[in-house]
Amino acid sequence: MDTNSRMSDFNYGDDYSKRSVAVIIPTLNEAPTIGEIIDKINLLNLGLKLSILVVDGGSTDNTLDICRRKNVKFITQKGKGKGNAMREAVDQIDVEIVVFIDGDGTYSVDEMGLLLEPLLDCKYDMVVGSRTLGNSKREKGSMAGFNAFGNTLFNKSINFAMKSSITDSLSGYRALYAKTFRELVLFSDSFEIEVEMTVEALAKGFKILEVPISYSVRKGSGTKLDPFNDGIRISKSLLFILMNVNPLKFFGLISLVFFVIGMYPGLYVLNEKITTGEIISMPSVVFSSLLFVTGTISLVVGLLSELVVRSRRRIEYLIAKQKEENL
Ligand SMILES: Nc1nc2c(ncn2[C@@H]2O[C@H](COP(=O)(O)OP(=O)(O)OP(=O)(O)O)[C@@H](O)[C@H]2O)c(=O)[nH]1
Ligand SMILES: [Mg+2]
Repeated sequence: MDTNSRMSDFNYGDDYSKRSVAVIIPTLNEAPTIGEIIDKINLLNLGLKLSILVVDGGSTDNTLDICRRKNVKFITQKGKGKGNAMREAVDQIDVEIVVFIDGDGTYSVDEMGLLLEPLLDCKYDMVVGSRTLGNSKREKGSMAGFNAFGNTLFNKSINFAMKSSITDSLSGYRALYAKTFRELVLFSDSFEIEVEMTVEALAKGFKILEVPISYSVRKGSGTKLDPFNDGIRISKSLLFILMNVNPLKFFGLISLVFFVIGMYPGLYVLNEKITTGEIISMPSVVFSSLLFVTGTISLVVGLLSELVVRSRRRIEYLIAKQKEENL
């Protein structure tokens, strides 16, 4: 898809004029950029029923004054962190589609059409703006090396576990049906929310499309992301999410590692028994036994977890079906 096209000029026509879209902007001290983002959204001519909701995490600068001045609806979140903000925002609105965009001006409002177009055709459940895909344009210095490294690591882990081809699991620019968002079981309070959304959507079989977008250097405000601490938080959360989504693969792999390592002292002892008729190196026996027992425990844990996860998914499916029938 061509990111160079001016999607702000793209008009979907009358067919779409009743389709409601809420642009949700999480903010925490984004006074230098929030005004321009609001203006640009208001200038969009997509032919849709577009609204804006700013969800603020307790800004101490002029962010909310600017929203007031621009007559934009805003709420102050009750919980802490970006994840809570996004969930609380969706709880407040009654629209068909939601678009999340950061308030720091790093994502281009003009490219919103790129995300909305495939979604409006109902071919996808979630469209994510990817900062690394194909002809995406990343401004020099927009993404710190550590963040880019973390992103690659998360993408690779997700793709390995989910057999997917995600290129930007941390992207904060995404559009999806509000219904889809509500079906995702999201627990993340903070920056893990994006990774959780991606994995949950993949696990539930939702169709995700990534489109190349541009990414600019943030202007004015400082980052709220602590690469080290948030990196650890996201890694921890990804580990638990993957364990939850694909436990047999996760624990199966761990058990395989133990079995493979355990083979070495095990074969050594076996060879000893065959050639000398005796077992002399008792430490090898103990070591290999321990490794095999640990591997077996891990495999059993994986099987049991898989059972639990499958039951959970079945319950979720039945609840969703029941809800649909009651509507
Ligand atoms: N409501 C709310 N918004 C937040 C919170 N923390 C961060 N944000 C907003 O979420 C968006 C993303 O935060 P950033 O600090 O830009 O994080 P990032 O984009 O992952 O990191 P950078 O690459 O440094 O920009 C910004 O608009 C922030 O203002 C929070 O606790 N509550
Ligand atoms: Mg940012």
